[in-house]
Amino acid sequence: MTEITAPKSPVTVAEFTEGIREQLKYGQGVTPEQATPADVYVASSLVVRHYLQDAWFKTQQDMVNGNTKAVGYFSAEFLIGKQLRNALLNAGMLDQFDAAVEGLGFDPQDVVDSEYEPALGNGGLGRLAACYVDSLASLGVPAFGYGIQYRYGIFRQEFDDQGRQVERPEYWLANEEPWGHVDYNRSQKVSFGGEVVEEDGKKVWKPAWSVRAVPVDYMVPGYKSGRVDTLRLWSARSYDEFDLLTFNKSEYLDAVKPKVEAENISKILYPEDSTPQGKRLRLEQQYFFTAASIQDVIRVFYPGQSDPDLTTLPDKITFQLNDTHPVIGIPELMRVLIDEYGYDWNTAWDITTKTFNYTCHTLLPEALEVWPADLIGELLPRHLEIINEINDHFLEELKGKTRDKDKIERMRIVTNEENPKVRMAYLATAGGSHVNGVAELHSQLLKDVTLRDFSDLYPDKFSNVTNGVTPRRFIRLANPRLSALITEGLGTDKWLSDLDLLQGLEPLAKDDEFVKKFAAVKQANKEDFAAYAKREFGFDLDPNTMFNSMIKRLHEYKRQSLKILALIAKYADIKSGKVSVDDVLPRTVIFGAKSAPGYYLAKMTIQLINNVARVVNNDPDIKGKLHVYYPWNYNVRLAQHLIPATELDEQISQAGKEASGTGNMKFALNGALTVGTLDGANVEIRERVGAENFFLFGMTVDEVDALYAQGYHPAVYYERDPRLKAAIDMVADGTFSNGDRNTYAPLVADWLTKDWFMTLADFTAYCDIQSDIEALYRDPLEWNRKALLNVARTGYFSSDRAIQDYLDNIWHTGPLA
Ligand code: GL4
Repeated sequence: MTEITAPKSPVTVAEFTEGIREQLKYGQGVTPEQATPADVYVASSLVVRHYLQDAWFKTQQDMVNGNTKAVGYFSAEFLIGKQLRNALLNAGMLDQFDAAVEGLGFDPQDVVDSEYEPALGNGGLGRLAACYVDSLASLGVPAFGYGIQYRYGIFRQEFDDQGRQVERPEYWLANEEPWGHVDYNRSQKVSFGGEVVEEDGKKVWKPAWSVRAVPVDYMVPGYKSGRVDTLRLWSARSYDEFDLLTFNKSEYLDAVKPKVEAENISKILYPEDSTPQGKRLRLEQQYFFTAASIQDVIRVFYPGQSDPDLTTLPDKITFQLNDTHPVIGIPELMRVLIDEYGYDWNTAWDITTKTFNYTCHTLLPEALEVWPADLIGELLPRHLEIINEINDHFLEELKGKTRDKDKIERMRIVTNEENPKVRMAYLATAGGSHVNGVAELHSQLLKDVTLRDFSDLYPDKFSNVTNGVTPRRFIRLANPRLSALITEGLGTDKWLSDLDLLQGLEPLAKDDEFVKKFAAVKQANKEDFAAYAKREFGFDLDPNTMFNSMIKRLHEYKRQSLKILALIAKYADIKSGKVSVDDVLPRTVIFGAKSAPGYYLAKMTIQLINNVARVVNNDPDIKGKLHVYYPWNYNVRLAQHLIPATELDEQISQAGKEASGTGNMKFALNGALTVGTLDGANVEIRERVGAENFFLFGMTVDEVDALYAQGYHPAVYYERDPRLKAAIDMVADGTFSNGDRNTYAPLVADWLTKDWFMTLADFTAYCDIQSDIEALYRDPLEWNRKALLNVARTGYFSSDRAIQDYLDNIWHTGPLA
């Protein structure tokens, strides 16, 4: 693509227009008359990129030349969402873009809509990583996000005519993708397999095969910081385009096999959130991106040095491991230091432990990755040796700390059994300086339960950093009306980089006129969403009903089934005449959720929700009082449309299961009230907004534990609450399956006999709180006053604050001078 000269700062509408024209002409090869919105999208994106180029160079130069320690954020997922508007906002060019594009005869919305969403993550964990790189750049901290450029992101979800989830491949790179800069000249070699031999008393790894890791760089422009960080996503390529020998035998397919296999590594994002499968390809992915990133860091920070002093590495950069996925980076750095640079074990261990830190994002035991040692040995024989040695050293160290032999056994990184396993969370805890959870309750439970032995012996390693979300994307871009009102209320737009300023809205909650303006914003957003839902999904939402959303991955612990059972109970009450339809508060319930493709009960729940929607929405007895919609393929874009329009948000996981949640923060910041359990960050949200501005229900962590201990029998609850009985009976009797009693039988059986996440036990409390919700909703002024207080009091949940906590307590670094 022909390069053009970057427009000079500050860019004017004329310069932006000229930039687009040039790019259309030399890049796209079309005239403005021939151009489609997609052409203008590509051209505009390149104009922004060109404009940011100098700041990007300067940030990198200052990082390498200066003495501010950088941050390397290692994450298997970066759910970045669409780039153009975000880049425009952060670069201060939104208005110029709108004017330039309109001047060329295009609708800016059409142009922005042409962007294909990079869906390189499953859910909260991946989106958090994207918010964090945004905040790092906005705070002016030199940083790299390191991950994988998957060719297929999270699958595209469709529903079949029975309402079942169907997964379609998400080939987001099918069209021109102007943001990722492919940098072939800075690729790295990553090797696998083979064996370890001794040569001159030294261990030498002789790998069997290698792939080429090609960096694809995404600029991460800071909001008004003048800094541009880098998101470097690795793409796997083959070294052997063709194996000529095989090819000569004219076995064409065999000849291209190595290429296909190598490229498989970065081909697809595993679609499991919280329940990873221990698959060989997944371990290959994890090693692929961490190994490439570590080599890249050495290249960047010790340019051209054949004998770098790597004892200075922890002063140059700190590595944050986003969950266990990149933990193989710890033995990899050890290997590089010892085998490639000749350091002794202790020096290497000192460098490694000073460089790495680990964030745990879960409480579900099945989400803590454990790899069979055999598999690691097959794929990374040298690493297995190093892991075993780390384990041995660690056990020795523990003997000096405790006499409790059982405890030492429990803490083994490599288990002591016939087929040993490597516990990646333990490796990360032993191999880094800090371990943190993602909300206060979660961090406490990590210390008390999940990593208890470690926190007993290494109490200083443990801390909390409550998650946060970027106000740029999730307030300013998603909700321009609310943003304008906040700016009007505060008399400044500085809140976009200092979200604590939202506290200044507090007095305005007493001002009825302001509260009415706030209500009008919500109403307009609801109307926008209704129009969007009509356009995209063909739904007919009534913006004069309460908009009640539940958007997150479909998982039993999150308890979408609690929501749908309560809704069915309401429906049953109307049908049986217990409740007069005229007394029902009109409500539109909106679900958005993908299920892991192999997750049987979750997929059945999706089918149930779709069929409840079909029955309820079409039942004339309901007189339009209850509506259920399930827009398919929930993604960042849908979130940006739905969150600003939502009035009631559901955060109803079983207490002690949701590590933090980040949707809860986005909703509160956009003026939704939350109905929720005392779980994850809900606890802190409620503390901040005030108990009177949050609908709390359900068991606490202690109550949940007590009930498990005592023996949990869900059928008891079914017999006890007639509303619950009616709802479950309705699912069982075929009301939502055209009379077929088999369709949901496994789900019903699970509810009545297992119900691991205690949906039934919390059902009564959940239904009871609905009358408080509905009573308040019937008083719009009071509802909106509370919603406004939610906005005013949740500035703490900015990812800028979260990153500041990491900087102060874990990374010990800050902005470039
Ligand atoms: C998650 C947690 O489930 C979620 O509560 C948390 O907000 C998020 C970011 O910290 O991390 N862990 C996994 S695994 N997926 C998530 O979304």
